[in-house]
Amino acid sequence: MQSKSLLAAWMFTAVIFLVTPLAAQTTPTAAEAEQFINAAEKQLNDLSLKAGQIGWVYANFITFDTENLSAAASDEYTAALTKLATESHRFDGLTVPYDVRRKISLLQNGIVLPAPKDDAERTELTKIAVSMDGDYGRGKYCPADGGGKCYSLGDLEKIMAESRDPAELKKAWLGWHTISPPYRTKYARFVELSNKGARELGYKDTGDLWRSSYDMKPDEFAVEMERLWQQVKPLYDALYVYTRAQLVKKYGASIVPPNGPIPAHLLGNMWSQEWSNIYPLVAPPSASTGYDLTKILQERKTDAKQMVRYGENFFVSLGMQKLPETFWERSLLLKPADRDVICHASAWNLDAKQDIRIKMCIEINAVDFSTIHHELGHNYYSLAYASQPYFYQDSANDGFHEAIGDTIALSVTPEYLKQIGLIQTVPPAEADLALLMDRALDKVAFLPFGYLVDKWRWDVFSGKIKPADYNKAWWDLRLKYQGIAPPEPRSESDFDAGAKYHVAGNTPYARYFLATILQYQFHRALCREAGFKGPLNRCSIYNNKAVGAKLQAMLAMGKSRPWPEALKALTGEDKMDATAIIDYFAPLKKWLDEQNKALPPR
Ligand code: X8Z
Ligand code: ZN
Repeated sequence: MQSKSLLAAWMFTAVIFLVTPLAAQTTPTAAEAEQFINAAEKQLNDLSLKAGQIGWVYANFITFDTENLSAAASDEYTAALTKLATESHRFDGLTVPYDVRRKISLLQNGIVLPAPKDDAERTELTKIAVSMDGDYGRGKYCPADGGGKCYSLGDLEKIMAESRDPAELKKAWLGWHTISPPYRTKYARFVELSNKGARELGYKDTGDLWRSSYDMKPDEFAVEMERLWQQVKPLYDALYVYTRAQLVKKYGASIVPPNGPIPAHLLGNMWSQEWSNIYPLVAPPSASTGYDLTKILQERKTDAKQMVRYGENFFVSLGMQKLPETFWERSLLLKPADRDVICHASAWNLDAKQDIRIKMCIEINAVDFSTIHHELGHNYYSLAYASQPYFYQDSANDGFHEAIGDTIALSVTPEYLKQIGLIQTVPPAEADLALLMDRALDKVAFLPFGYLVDKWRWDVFSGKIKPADYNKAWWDLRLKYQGIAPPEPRSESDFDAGAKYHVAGNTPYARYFLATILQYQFHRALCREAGFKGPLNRCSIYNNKAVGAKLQAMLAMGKSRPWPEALKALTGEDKMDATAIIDYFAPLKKWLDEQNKALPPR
């Protein structure tokens, strides 16, 4: 995750408090509004850079002291942000130039963690937010019968990815889910305090505030999400039905009910959110992908730095700059052996100019090869909008930020891998089905999860889901959207939503759902621009400078215009549209529908 408001948002979370209502003051002028917003930009820019630097140290070195420093910096930044957002209401209804009005709106609705006006409550909230991030980062599973051995999330994810022993998988799954109950009560308090802040700012609750940052009414955004989900649901269902049947074959009907939900520990991923790790169990029998990128990278003894070089090389081939030397000096690419860090991959820009970095515990495999492209997408976006004013140093909407690197990764085709010398021969056309399946297991499988995380949080913030029902409501949504069930019955002494980074770290999640739709829309448009006529899965924009320039132009807009304009500049379309992902996977969908005829429906 990344971006300025995100840089501000996900690490040191924007907190807000109210000062005295200003309505009684004299009517302000447009010139005052402009002066106000310019001063606000300067102040927030300075404070967010300071908090960013401290946040970087905290994420790279989680200790008692860095946690306190980070909480203090977050508090300082968010106190200023809140004061300014509150004061800005003075200019509501006043006629001002476009940029002044837009920046004022961004100041008001770009707040991820609103806080109450009361100083003590704000500080309490800031501390909770920063500490839950650290709780997650420090999380380890130390089994009672393990002789003192502890497992990090990375260790447990490896088991989830590679083991085919249901008992071992279950143990790893249950083990990781022991890290979150300790902060369940903190989370409920956090919801209470941030809602209070949101209400003081005139929003219904924190979820309402989150949904307000899409250049449309918050309720319209919820409808938009549901519209997109309905577009892709048949594709997910087809993949689901086939996958379940293969898991029944592998594990037997006593473990995987042929007509019931898939147990969450059997999908190759801790959150059942991306399934490509179980590709060998679901591979179409008649087709092979023709190569195994993980194997190739490992056989070549590729190291973490070389993995990142591959990503950089792609962006450079589009005409973008090389990563600055400081990127290599200051990034964290490997999990340190001797200290706690937040391993969840992230991209940063520490000076809002060239000081870009990633922080990632890279493993040498195909999944991380892709994630590196994802993170570099954030970095190149931030470089592209660096010359925009502070409030516009962000993506068109948060889904755009998450989609850029993934769009590039869609161009990692066999043809491209041959061009860069990672494979010798391009597999025949029959491999397409296998390659599409492999990709669908990540992208299509992700869609319901991408949708439901914030469905849960929106309802938690609105009070529809009460603290006493956190876990039940989580699993109701997991069943309804993903069609999965926990490996054994859960209770309200668990806090399974909290075992996902973005819940503990308070990062909104709808962005990843949007990104999954958008990246195919971007890819389709860029391939069209390249004059590519074949199936979308064979198109790579590698080395195409003209297409790179078109992409760069959209990135450089930052958040200066409403997102439909940015979308239009790149794609000619002004609506988010799932037909691109549907077109991309159409051959797979056709094949799945054939296979599924004799199988129990979802
Ligand atoms: O959090 C991420 C990125 C960093 S913004 C690695 N992602 C989501 C996740 O891991 O849950 C990318 C895909 C979804
Ligand atoms: Zn991201």
